[in-house]
Formats: sequence, structure tokens, C-alpha cells
Amino acid sequence: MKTIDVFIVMGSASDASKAEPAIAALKGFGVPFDAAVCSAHRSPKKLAALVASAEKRGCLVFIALAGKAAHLPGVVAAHTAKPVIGVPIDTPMMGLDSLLSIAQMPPGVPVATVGVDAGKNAALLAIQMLALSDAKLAKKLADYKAALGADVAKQNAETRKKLRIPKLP
Ligand code: RP5
Repeated sequence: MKTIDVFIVMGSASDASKAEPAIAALKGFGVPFDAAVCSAHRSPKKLAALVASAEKRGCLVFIALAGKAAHLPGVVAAHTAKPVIGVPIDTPMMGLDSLLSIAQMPPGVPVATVGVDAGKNAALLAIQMLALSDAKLAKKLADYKAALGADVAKQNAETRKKLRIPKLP
């Protein structure tokens, strides 16, 4: 029985605040998901079991958030053929350590990597993947993108007014 489309794994409870925007986006788009804290280093056997159980529940895309020597997304990818999106968490090294640990995967085991602390983008990328075979979700995404464009147009009008830029001839 299918229960989830997306599974979010956080490497530590300290990553939870960075998962919140991802969770909000998935909820906003009505995407069924689950989330858990599990570490590639501190609880490796549990992680393998968690990935297997998420797949049994129908998970199509994984999102993994981790910081420092951020092996979590890569280890998730080692245990599944489903797409894995990694979110590098900010660190005293500005998240560069996390970013490189997630992005520099060996050939054969890719992890799609978003920006440092970019949980929202991870969820949107997951939604874009799911929308490839879900027309309702694709429509919601198109509406979302149109709203982004409308907001820029509003900013343009307000900024031009504020700066007293003359109207175009
Ligand atoms: C990583 O180490 C976690 O993903 C977290 O970002 C970082 C620090 O973990 P804690 O020491 O806060 O548990 O494994």
C-alpha cells in the first residue's frame, strides 16, 4: 500500500529547523511524506532499514539534510535507486564542507545537491520530479511559478515608482 511520495532524513535533530521549509512546501503542494532523524555515522544500520521501509511505503524521492562530513545523502543513495536530493547544512565553514561532501559523489551514485540550507528548494525539486507523472501536481507547479513571476512584476512596478523612474516612451 502506497503511503508516501517523499521521505526526508535529517542527520541530527540539530538539522530540524532546516527541514521545516521543505516540510512546509510539501504540505503546501499536498505531497504525502514522512520524516525522521537518522545518522549515516551514528546509526548506519537503522538508516539502511529506514530507506528500505520508505521504499516499501512507495517513496519516490528522498531528501537528506546533513552538515559537516555530510555523508547522509550519499549513503541513502547507496541504498536506493530512487533520486536523492541532498541539502548541505551550514557550519562554521559556511557549509562548504557539507556542500562538497554531498555534491562530490563517485561516478555511478549521483546525489542532486541544492544550496546550503536550501530545504525549500529540495522540496520543490522533489515536487518537480513527481510532477513529471502527476498532471495535478504539474498544474499546481505551473500556478506556483506564475505567482513567482507576478511577484517580480509587482516588485518591478513598486521599485520603479519608488526610484521615480520615468515611464518608458
Ligand atoms: C551531521 O553533523 C548532522 O547532519 C549535523 O548537521 C551535524 C552536527 O550534528 P550534531 O552534533 O548537532 O548532532 O551529522
